[in-house]
Amino acid sequence: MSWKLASHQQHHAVAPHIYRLHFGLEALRPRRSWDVVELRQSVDSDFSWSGTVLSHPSWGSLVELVEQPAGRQAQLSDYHGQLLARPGDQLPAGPASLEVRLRIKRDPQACYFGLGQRMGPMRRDPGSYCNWTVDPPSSGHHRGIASMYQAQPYLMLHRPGLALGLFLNSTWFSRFDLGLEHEDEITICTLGGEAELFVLAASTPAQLNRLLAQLTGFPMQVPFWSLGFHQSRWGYREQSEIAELVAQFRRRQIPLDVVHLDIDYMHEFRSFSFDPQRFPDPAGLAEQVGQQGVRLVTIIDPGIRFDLHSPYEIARQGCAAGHFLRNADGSPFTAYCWPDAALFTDYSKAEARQWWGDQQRFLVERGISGVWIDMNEPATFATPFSQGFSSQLPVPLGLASGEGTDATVHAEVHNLYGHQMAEATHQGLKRLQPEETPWVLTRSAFVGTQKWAVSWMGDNHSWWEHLALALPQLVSMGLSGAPLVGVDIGGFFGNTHAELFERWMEQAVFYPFMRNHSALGTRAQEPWAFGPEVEERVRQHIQRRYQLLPYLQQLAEDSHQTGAPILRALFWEFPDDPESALHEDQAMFGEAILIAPVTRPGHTHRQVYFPPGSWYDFWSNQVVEGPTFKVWPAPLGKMPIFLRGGRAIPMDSPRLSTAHGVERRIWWVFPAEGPGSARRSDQTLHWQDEQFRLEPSLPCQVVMRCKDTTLTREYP
Ligand code: NBV
Repeated sequence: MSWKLASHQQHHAVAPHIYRLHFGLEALRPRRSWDVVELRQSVDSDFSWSGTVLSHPSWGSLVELVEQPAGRQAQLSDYHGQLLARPGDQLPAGPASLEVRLRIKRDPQACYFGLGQRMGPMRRDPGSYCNWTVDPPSSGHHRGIASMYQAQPYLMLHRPGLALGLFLNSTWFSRFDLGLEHEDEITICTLGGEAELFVLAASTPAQLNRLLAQLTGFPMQVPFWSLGFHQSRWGYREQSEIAELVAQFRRRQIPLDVVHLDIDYMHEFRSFSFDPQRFPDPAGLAEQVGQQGVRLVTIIDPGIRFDLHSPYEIARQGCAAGHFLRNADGSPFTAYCWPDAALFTDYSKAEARQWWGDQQRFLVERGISGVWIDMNEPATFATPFSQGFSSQLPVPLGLASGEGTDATVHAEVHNLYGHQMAEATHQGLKRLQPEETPWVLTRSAFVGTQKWAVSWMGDNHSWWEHLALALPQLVSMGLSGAPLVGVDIGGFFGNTHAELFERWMEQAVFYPFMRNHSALGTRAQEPWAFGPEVEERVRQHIQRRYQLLPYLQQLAEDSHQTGAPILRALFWEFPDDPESALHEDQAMFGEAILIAPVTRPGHTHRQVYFPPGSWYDFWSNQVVEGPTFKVWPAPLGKMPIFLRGGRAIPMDSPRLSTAHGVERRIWWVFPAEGPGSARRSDQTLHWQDEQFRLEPSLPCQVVMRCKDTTLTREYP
């Protein structure tokens, strides 16, 4: 059965370059309190909507419907049933099973990007993409996985002169088909009985990222220390092991800012507890490593041990206050996670979020600097963990969630579970330490999570393929509005080896979030685990990260102000250069640094595409004029890095932690033409038409790289 949809005459602009199209089956439901859209007022604009075509005088036709949107009753079997639901489960009645389908003409001249966290190429067309948060099977992330930990129903189209965003504001299961069902069409389907599509129109990807941030939130500000190097491992079982780990970093003079404590620190897997034998004095540990410039971050899982009869109060308190997810009959819902049977906070309730936020006090009082939230898709096991690992078992779609006008079934808020957990955690930290910038790391996310947390791409493998995938994955996150991202360096599952680890480290210097992390039972992958030669080169890579911190800090701040990605697809910087849209094995780190990582074993050279402009080889004084291709030397330890002519990069002298002072600021200046001249007045460095802020208290060195020579000037 299918039927026509009423448009409710709800189409209107919410900003001069953002237009809202809305198609619904029934009377509009009230907006949910968790709505991620921040612009709702109708404003004047130059858009025009003909009933099937949305156009704008600057770009012509932007969205053209192939037919009037249709609705139908959906069956679970149409929706990758195994992903979505446990055996025997059904889509709940009501909006949960009403599908709305939009068919839009595909622009054959354009390339399609975005759609958040995916396996596979940065360019998304042709392809089919589900938006449903899952913990993919540990057999390995591969191209066939329909969706990942995060759901970002946001598609981007690009051709020179136009950057168009389509944000489907639906938290329900949704799917984008780009040219597979119908070659010339994009089909967008969502459950929930209505489709709200925001169309964002801009001339460049940079303008588009700003529009997306205005609509769904600007990326959060991050504390400076979080831009340093993070060391983690599932399996650091003792407090003494952590102290020794930090001491090793210091003995070996390897920069380090953060150590992550994985689930091993907990007492019988109780969230907000430390094992009294193995971690007897967490505050003392935080203090001890803090003196060496190192902070601690702890993992927290949403599954709260179903433990009503011990001194552990959290389960009792949460049950009494009704903060947990409930079965349809009102009883608390339990599922298996680390502590076997567990309860799950219902983050779609404001009071539950407040309560969860308050629980962070336990960590803050013990000197923990940041919170890493995991398993928040939410991921639950089929059998008790105490009997060993088992497969995932999805949460029932009909669980009761929310209250008042937000009362709904789990199917509506499933995709928001990690997002709202991140919000609650972030807000809790903010309330407890108003003078600090909160730092939260999340595995699951939705559009808008960039306001609350940094994210990583989950359990990758120590495979060359996953090293190669990291770049398209991370730049796609940036295009989708989430610039604060990283992947586990070295690979999480499986055993890494020296060459792979080193190549990974080289690349990760440029990740917005840089963490070495690996799974229980895999071989050691601390920077010194592969012998002195590798250790020496890895030390230099991490030192390079620390030298680049002032530049990275500027990028993170720009991201917070404008929504710009930190790690950028080439075409983001060079939108008028069609060739740039084709290269996903290179990226721009901000506007001034081009990276061309090596992601294959044994390779000592690689082909590099140089976009328009002058490019200075980081390792020599060679200059290349783009656009051009060249085969470039890329021996281990010297991944191709190029600095863009006409830009200047602030760097610091090396240090072991952001907590330590720097001796001087170094500006690397790369003239587009000729050396030009630089002069310093007070706190400003003037160079050609540019001005650079200097640290008042720091002596400054300007290194000017020119075609045949390097000029160095000191400004004490
Ligand atoms: O807490 C253990 C791991 C963690 O190390 C990893 O980073 C998460 O993505 N966690 C998943 C659970 C692992 C289940 C196999």
